[in-house]
Amino acid sequence: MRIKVINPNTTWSMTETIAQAARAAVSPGVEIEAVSPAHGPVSIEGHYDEAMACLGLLDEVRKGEAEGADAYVIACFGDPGLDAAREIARGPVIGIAEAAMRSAGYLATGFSVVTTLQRTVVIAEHLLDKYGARAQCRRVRACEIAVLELENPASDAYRTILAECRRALAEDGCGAIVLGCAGMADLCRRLSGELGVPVIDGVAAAVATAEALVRIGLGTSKHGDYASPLPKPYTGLLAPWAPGD
Ligand code: 2AL
Repeated sequence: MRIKVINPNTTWSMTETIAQAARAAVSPGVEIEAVSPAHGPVSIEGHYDEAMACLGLLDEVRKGEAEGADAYVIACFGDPGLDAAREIARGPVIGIAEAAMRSAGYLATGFSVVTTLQRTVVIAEHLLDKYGARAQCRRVRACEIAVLELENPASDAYRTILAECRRALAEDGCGAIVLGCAGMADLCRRLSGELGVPVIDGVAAAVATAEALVRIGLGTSKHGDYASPLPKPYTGLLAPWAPGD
């Protein structure tokens, strides 16, 4: 089984962190191919970054279909391009926010999300509504750490995130923490050990979900809105990405 994990930002050091977390979460024999698109934002911290990241992300799904990938994980907490990716994929496509929010719901009656910048909080809140998880989420908290600061050992991001998680547990009435960025994947185990509650990294949750769905023979529905996109010409720069027939 081959799961293609797409980090939709173009920071390959973060893609490597994501790959390690993904490989640690799947069964022996499951192959993880972790990639970043050739073109796109170095980090995703808002609606514009998300929109601009989608083309490269979808191109990676297109290539994955040609190469026979069994499933995909979108490794960015805004789940950018998730529905579009499902239109062009046969296998399951799992977003890390959806996987983390659903997994947290199995483990505690309430969870809080600890994410990067305040401006990304609304993105997580929109996803809570989309996934029907709003009632289980006590609060979405920002640490005011820029995504690329997670890659900088001098930033002391771990301490800042740990302190925000402690505030969440003290103030929010939550029983679990969802990490709100793929770049936090390598911090999950340490945080969980220090906090003594389930800490959910969406990368691990998403690859485990993808593996389980493939193993039981399930793929993305092609009935209704996840059917293949209607064939038509695209114009200008986007002409090469026109859906074929
Ligand atoms: C993210 C993420 O997971 N990757 C990225 O570049 N931005 N999400 C976030 N809330 O900062």
